[in-house]
Amino acid sequence: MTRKIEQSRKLQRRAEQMIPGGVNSPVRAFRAVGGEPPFIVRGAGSHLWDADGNEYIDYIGSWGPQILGHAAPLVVDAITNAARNGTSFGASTPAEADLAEIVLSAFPHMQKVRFVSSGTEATMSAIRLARAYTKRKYIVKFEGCYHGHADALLVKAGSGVATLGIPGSAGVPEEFTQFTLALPFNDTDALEQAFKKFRHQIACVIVEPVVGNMGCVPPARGYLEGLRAITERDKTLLIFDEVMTGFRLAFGGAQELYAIHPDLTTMGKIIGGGLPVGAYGGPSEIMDLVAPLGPVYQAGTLSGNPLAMAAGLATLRHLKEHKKEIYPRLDKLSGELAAGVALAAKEAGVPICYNRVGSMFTWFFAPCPVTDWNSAAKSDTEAFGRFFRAMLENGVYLPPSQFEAAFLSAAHTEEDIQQTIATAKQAFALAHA
Ligand code: KE4
Repeated sequence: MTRKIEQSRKLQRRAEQMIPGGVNSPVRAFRAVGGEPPFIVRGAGSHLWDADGNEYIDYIGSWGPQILGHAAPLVVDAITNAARNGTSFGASTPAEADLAEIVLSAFPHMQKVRFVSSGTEATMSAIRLARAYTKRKYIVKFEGCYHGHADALLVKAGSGVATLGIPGSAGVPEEFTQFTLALPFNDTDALEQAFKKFRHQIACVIVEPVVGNMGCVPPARGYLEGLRAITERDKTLLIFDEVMTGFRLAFGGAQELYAIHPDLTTMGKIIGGGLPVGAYGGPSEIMDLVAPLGPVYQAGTLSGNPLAMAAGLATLRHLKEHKKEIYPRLDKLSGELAAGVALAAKEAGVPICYNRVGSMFTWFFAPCPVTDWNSAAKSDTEAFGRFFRAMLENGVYLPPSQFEAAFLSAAHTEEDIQQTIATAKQAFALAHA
């Protein structure tokens, strides 16, 4: 099938005149996979339609938020009803406490939460808060983990252990990353060495408890427990960045799944039901340092926006009420899909391996297993690009990068799964043609 792309191509050309690369977030430009990005005009359930009328089974789900599927009626109605009363007041509204209440119900250790407008704002604020609470400067992140684009977090992978971060983006002075340590994920020894070298100096460790941003990479057995023990021993705050995993892996996110209690949690994506929301939360003892109660400043014009609160509330209420059906079904269907595509690859003699936790997963065109950035980086991104383009051409929309997680929604059907596996069989056969 040769997909028509004239309209999308025209829209891309127009957008490029006014927006860098024609996109408002780099990954959407398809630089990592090649080909021309379709311009989406409609989503419904597990499907998307582009400007040329092509239909796709969608496994991006807006990079995680659309766990109920696109244009879920209960979410659309909630937003519409809220909008009829006004879109933003810059004043408190009842919906903010409504959403706070259900978020706190998912994370028992959390006593207070503050809403912001993106995951980046959430992680940036949580780190500022951790530094204020501990009166320490150093922070630890892990290679291959992404926590948004705040300066201190845009560091290149450190070469070896406990090397101070070097800026990973133009425009970030090295002074802004000199207190950021970038360590290998799933490596407890590296962490121990860093804490030995910077004893009592590390404010926080921020981690994706299940990594999505190098592709899906789960924590090794005992790794999160080690993280918790080492940070506790040195009185360093442990921040679980659950922007992606929160309400995705379980209603209580990765911390419910792995039974680990971080000190602070950052959230985003699903809690906004597809509208811009981020959040950070933890015990009152820490959160009460945030203005106006305490000296840690953080603010936002659209924080707690009524429409975003309504969309998040509708989504989380539905997830909470139906969690006993939704999460097991997401797990089952995702397992079928991930294994089915991997089998298709094997039968075509294409070497891939995959990681999956619940409904987030990645097929790696790399030697198995993929357990950290070093092993993920061994992926054949050209081969992934060919696979991606063949799938897109035949109506399956995967995340346009080898180093991203794919997502299933509650709207995906058994038919979607079988169709996707059949399309993968064709794609692998093509790759070997
Ligand atoms: P935002 O600022 O994009 O809302 O959230 C940043 C962020 C923080 N923490 C984690 C674990 C995240 O995955 C993200 C953002 N995720 C990417 C996808 N890997 C967003 C997609 C994009 O950048 O376009």
